[in-house]
Amino acid sequence: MPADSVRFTLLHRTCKLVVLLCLLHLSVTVVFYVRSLDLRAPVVQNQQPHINQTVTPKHDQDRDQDRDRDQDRDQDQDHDHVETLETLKKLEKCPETSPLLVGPLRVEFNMPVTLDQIKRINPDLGPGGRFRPRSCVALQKVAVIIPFRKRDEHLKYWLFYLHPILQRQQLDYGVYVINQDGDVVFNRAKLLNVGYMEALREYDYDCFIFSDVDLIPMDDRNTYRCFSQPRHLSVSMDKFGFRLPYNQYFGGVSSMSKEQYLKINGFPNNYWGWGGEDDDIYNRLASKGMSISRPDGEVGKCRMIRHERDRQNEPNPQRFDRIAHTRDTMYKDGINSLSYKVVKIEKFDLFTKVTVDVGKP
Ligand code: UDH
Ligand code: NGS
Repeated sequence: MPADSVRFTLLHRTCKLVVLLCLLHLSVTVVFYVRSLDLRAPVVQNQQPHINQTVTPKHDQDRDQDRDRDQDRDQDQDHDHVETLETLKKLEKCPETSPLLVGPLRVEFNMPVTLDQIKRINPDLGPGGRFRPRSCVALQKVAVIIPFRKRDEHLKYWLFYLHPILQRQQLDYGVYVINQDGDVVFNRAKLLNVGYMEALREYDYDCFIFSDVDLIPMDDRNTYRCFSQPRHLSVSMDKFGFRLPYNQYFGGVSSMSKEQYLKINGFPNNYWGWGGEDDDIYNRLASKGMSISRPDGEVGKCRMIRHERDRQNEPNPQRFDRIAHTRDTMYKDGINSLSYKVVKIEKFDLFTKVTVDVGKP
């Protein structure tokens, strides 16, 4: 074969190879582009605002704007870690009063609710019932502690009503259900102490809400956060005709900062059975010169889920004697003398359940 012809064939083959490589490069680019579109679609879908059926929409516009901001941020979430940190740094603090609040709420307990349904209407919750606002940095890190045993029906209503409220309040929060193991007599205050300890093992909370499982606020302006004085939140309950039963009443739902809680050595551990432990906590606060902060009677309205007295939570006959001596006992009995055994910690979608052996009287 002549030399020219050989050179021509070589050149022809090289050109063909170059064209093939170009085609290969193009198709790889197209495949990656199409796959990136596929991945984005469901993420955007999941961020559609959900409709909260329990709330009368009053400030829809504000809420929509906030969600739009959230969606914009979410679409950028496939950026790398450094960029996420930068975005976080740029976020402003949430306002003192959340623009998402709607005010009075209808609260009733005659419809069935399921955990799946609650999960669906709260798509932004993290494992263990954790949440923090995406559009701003929450002002407080709040652990919500619920003393618990065999009240699953009440807990469902609590989760159903409270999760949307706490999110509208723009809190960085987690829900801890402290479940007393076994069948010995119930000890509410000790469970609350356990909740304080166990929540702090997980996250640097600076505020603690102590809430009975059967109490639901009727107004989302009753913010579940801490104040410069310990706060009593369940100030006007339906069962008391929407009034305080007595001025020193501190039962139901209350909040304390870490500092306030430590100042009184936490709560008593030796109130077994019903009654008095909340009065003991009040005495502790008063003895340290603290006063009780409260929302007004309208904002502080709440409903209690009616129930019979639980087994193994009979009125404690020693309670009157104990509350007469709080000032002598509070430094020996409290967070500094707390002992318990964690039996199990379960991370559910809507809450963290800590099952604990608190011993017996
Ligand atoms: N709790 C449980 N399980 C129990 C006992 C108490 O989960 O077996 C928790 C629960 O969070 C409850 C809180 O402790 O909301 C306070 O207990 P409680 O509801 O027994 O106290 P309350 O003062 O009721 O609300 C007292 C009994 C009322 C009987 C009324 C009969 N008509
Ligand atoms: C007081 C109890 C409190 C209790 C409050 C309301 O008498 O622990 O009633 O009770 N104090 C004593 O017994 C010393 S309630 O009507 O909610 O059952 O919280």
